[in-house]
Amino acid sequence: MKYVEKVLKSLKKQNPNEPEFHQAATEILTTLAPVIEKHPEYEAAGLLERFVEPERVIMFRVPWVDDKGKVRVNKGYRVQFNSAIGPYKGGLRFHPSVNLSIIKFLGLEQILKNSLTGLPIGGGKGGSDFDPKGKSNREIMAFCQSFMTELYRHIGADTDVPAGDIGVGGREIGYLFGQYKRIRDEHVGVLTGRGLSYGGSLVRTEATGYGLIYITEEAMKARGDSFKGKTVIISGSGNVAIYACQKAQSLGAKVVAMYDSNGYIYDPNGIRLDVIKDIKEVKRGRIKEYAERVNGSVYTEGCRGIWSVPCDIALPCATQNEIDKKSAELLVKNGVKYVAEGANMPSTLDAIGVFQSSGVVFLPAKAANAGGVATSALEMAQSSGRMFWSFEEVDAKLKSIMVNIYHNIDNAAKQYGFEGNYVMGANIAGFVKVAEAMLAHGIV
Ligand code: NDP
Ligand code: 2IT
Repeated sequence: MKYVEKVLKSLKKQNPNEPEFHQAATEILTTLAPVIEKHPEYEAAGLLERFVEPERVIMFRVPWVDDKGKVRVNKGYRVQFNSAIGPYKGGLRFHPSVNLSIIKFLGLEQILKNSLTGLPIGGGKGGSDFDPKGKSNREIMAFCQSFMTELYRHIGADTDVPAGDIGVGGREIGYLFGQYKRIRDEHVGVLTGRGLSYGGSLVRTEATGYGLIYITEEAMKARGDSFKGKTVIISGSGNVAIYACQKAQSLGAKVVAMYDSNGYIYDPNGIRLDVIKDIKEVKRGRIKEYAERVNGSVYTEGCRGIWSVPCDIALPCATQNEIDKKSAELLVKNGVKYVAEGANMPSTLDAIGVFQSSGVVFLPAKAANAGGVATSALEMAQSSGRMFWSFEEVDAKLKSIMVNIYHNIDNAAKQYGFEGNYVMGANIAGFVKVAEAMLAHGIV
């Protein structure tokens, strides 16, 4: 389609050297063609050109002092991408690979993901190339305080509400919140994923992993299938992976493999999550230790080897582009039936093609991992209302949001004649609401 092609071409020209951003934009825009055709008013209003251009990009210096007294400098980012349906909302990623391209791809994805939750949240993302690995608590605190000393002026409970992502969990959110409160003298819901003692919500820690399993369960139910007795592999061993594992096991699945960036473990008896939690959440150690502690399990150096483990269900929960065409072909050859993305953009465009042409049920990230940000929005609601809901209450809301997302993307795919294509379904269902809001606001 001409309009889509024109916008994509100019995006690549105007934003050179941003391969992840190009990849996410290509996936989204090419699947929106049928909607754009139906709505000529979108082109007349320059809607796509505006949709792919962030409302604001903030880049800043983050100086801090390490334990040896040495001055260190990192790059800080916040991309406030789209506020048409609500305040900017999205996580902060601390990882040495972070650059503008990665933050922009995550921000663009976040707009549609947040729209799919049905809750009033816009899209944003931020982070730093700071590497939390091997740093002392004092170093983490020094970095977080410096990061917030710039970020505070750009965010607010009704403006932009960051949260966690890779390398940013409860500890980091605590230090960031402490510094925000100290500078602004405001105890408000400016960050989500807060601790339960200072305004956090029950279930937020578990939400992304649980949500991933809830939506996959719904897709299975629609096919007369269930998690019971299924073999599952999960990449990563961080926040999303751990709680996806917990919920899948509680539904009777056998999770046989997980990884960290160094290598993967295979446990034919089923992963012992208590051991993983101890290694990862308590000791912040390496997954290699699992094989030393659990009889019958094997550790293999190199994380990508995980995709050679035969399974019924694959849940990529670590990072972008962790499944390429070859890994996808291997998964299909070994009989995978469902792939649901806990991480953001873990499958390359080629890998998605392989899954879709092989009849694998493929649930894309913006639908499958929306449970985290949805529960963040529930945390915001509790903050504004000065309320605290029970675990059961939040969990029930999360489940119903995920079930709704499944049916919305399924219906959108059917409505446009692409039954079972959830990449199209998710992009279309997410985009329509944002487009309507943008049209209503005039040229802004
Ligand atoms: P964590 O930092 O808790 O865990 C990340 C996991 O992925 C770790 O096991 C880490 O291994 C591994 N990992 C990270 N980068 C790489 C890499 N380049 N190569 C190989 N392995 C890597 O992060 P989360 O669990 O929070 O996030 C995981 C994914 O889920 C991300 O894509 C994130 O964007 C997405 N997501 C997170 C949400 C949330 O609520 N937290 C919500 C929605 C999506 P190691 O420890 O060795 O680095
Ligand atoms: O990618 C994501 O959706 C997140 N990292 C969670 C964002 C949030 O605001 O809870």
